Amino acid sequence: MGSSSGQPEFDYLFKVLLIGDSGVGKSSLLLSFTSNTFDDLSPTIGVDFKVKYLTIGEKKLKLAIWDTAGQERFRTLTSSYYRGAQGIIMVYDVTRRDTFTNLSDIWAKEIDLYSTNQDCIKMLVGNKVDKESERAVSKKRRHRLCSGVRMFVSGV
Ligand SMILES: Nc1nc2c(ncn2[C@@H]2O[C@H](COP(=O)(O)OP(=O)(O)O)[C@@H](O)[C@H]2O)c(=O)[nH]1
Ligand SMILES: [Mg+2]
Repeated sequence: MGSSSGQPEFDYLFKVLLIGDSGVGKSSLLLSFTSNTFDDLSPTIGVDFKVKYLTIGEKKLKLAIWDTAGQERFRTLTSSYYRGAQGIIMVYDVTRRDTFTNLSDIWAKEIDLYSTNQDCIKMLVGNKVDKESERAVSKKRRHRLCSGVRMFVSGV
């Protein structure tokens, strides 16, 4: 906190996670979201951690966005990855159905097990929509996954 002007650096700090199978595009999403303004922190703790500042209305938000360093391949994310997250972005590849079914079969269970914040907001993102001709997960199916789970869906 604190800057040279005496104004606080931010009003709210949110921890946001990226979750999903290896290769779905989590790191690419993080890069495109934060490429203009980010501090690159803590590669040593086995996660990629980037910071993004946003202003919404009069409030300054500091988003700490956590990405794995590839451990999701071995399903060995630790509880510290999930701890205290206010937001979880669940990512699948629209051309690979297994990456979609694994969100409910595997990743949602991990979240239930490790997330310490019952009120955390979940968001579903179907990535690689530029490969529309290879789409393997219909939009109807996507809505079925979301019903029953409190979740936002991105417009893809
Ligand atoms: N066609 C296409 N490829 C993508 C997209 N996003 C990521 N990729 C590619 O998918 C591969 C895996 O991406 P990466 O971000 O490393 O996935 P991660 O393992 O989930 O972090 C890379 O070769 C990316 O270039 C996308 O929106 N469209
Ligand atoms: Mg990655």
